Amino acid sequence: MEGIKIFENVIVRKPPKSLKNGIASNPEFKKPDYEKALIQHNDYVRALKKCGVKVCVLEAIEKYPDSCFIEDVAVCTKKFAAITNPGASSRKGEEKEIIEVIKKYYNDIEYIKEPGTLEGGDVMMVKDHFYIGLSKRTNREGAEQLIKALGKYGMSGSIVEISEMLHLKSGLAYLEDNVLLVTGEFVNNLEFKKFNKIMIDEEESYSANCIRVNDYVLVPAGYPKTKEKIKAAGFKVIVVDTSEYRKVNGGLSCLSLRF
Ligand code: CIR
Repeated sequence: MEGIKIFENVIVRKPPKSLKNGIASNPEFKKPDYEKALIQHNDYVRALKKCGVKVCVLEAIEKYPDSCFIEDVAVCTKKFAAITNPGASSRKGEEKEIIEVIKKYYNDIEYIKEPGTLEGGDVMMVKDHFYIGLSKRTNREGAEQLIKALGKYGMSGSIVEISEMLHLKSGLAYLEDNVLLVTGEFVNNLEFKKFNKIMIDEEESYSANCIRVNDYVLVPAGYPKTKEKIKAAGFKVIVVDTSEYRKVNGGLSCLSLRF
């Protein structure tokens, strides 16, 4: 598995001090610690660099507490990028902050428009096909706009209904080579029947949000069973602590755009 090039570029955005005001759903979690979040972000960037990608680090935006979860504001494919339209009201406008950056990498840019909403966390790329989750953030209109755009560039998309998870990739991660990490409501979903599935235990469900970047799989710290399963499947693993991001429902995939 040496020297595989899946992605060349990664864009991240530093966490703002306002991260503590990010959208959170688990009342058991404390507020994220900004200093710790910053250290974890630096570690994340270091891990990405080890994977052999160029990393563009954008400055924090204080007025958007969730803006470090940059995956949600764009979908970056091999042929074009789509600027999304976040469904969460406090995140509306975040997408405008990425447009000029994306223009440096892409000539072809599409835009998800009202009444369509879509967040990148709901989009999972498997080669030229994109699974799009219908969540509280992504609606059918938004998903259909993206499917139409994909079609224009010779790619395809399909819709996956979500009932519990925040985003599609809260419970799924495609590790390439037909291997899919799966947890919770997606375990028995027939849409994913053709994949070699690695089942993530319910008590480690957060760790279904891993990312494959070239020769490595980044796995969140504190999930030993998931780590062992991924290693046993033949992948090289880098562990990255995302504890502060987890407190506001964020994970490894949300923190970057990879293309
Ligand atoms: C939110 O609720 O929008 C943020 N607190 C977390 C976003 C996580 N993004 C992702 O899974 N792609």
